[in-house]
Amino acid sequence: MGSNVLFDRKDGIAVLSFNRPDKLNAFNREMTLELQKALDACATDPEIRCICITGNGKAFSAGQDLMEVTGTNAPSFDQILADHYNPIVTRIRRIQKPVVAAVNGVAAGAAANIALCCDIVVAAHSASFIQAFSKIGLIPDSGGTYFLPRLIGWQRASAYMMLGDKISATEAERMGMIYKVFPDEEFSTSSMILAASLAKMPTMALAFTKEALNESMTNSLEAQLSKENKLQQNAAKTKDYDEGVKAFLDKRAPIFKGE
Ligand code: LHQ
Repeated sequence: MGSNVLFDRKDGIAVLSFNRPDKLNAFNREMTLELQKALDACATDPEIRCICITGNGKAFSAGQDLMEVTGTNAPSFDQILADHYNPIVTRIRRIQKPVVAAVNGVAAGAAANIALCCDIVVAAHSASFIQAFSKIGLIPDSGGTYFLPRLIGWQRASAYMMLGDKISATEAERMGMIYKVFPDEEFSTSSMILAASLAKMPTMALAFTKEALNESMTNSLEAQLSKENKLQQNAAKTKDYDEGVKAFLDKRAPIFKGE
């Protein structure tokens, strides 16, 4: 795929690893475009049933590479948002498979918010999240102002975004900002166990769940109930639903194929 984002696939799981470890995996243009391409490849590959995004080395990612924005030929801020980050966030929300952010170390700025838009966020005990933007005179982007208040409430989101305080993984878990913290020494194995179990789930049902959750952010109750009705009918037409019910009645474990 490219050297800035490693693409490893095995047993229905695609692991996308940010790979600029000597730069704390800070995002430059190439890395964001490679991530978009990798997500597109995952979207169209029926063998891939779970995507796991993580960082190579000690950081998840330090966010935007500030050397890039200060260098000659720097991309414009409009380019950075419209071409680099926003398409990543929209891809992660629209892709019809579960996306796990496995936050192995610090996630700052745009990287923190890209992690937070994933379906399930897990973190190593020593990892942390920083809405670093205000520290350099910017505003939170990459969907942060959309997702963070919905995850932890408007007040705490406002404070973290204005103060730019470091949020420990355990505090993030306590606030419901992320799903779970794993001990550092078990992080890699536990993240892969999670991804493996998602890759064996009824993928279409998970995709419909994701679609319903996306809309629940803004829908009225009536609109949401009607969305659930439509999506449940779609779920009932899948082979995995047939298998799930059959397996339950046969008192055996289901074998879902993502169909
Ligand atoms: C870095 C970076 C970095 C370059 C560490 N870039 N070198 C959207 C709109 C348009 C433009 C701007 O961006 C955005 C979106 C954004 O993401 S804005 C937010 C950008 N990110 C930040 O402001 C975070 C800056 N970094 C930090 O706060 C710290 O480095 C963190 C907390 C990530 C890690 O701290 P430490 O573990 O203590 O490492 P360190 O600070 O010592 O950094 C190690 C090296 O990495 C150091 O270089 P050096 O040559 O001294 O070893 C840093 O300068 C470099 N580095 N982040 N984003």
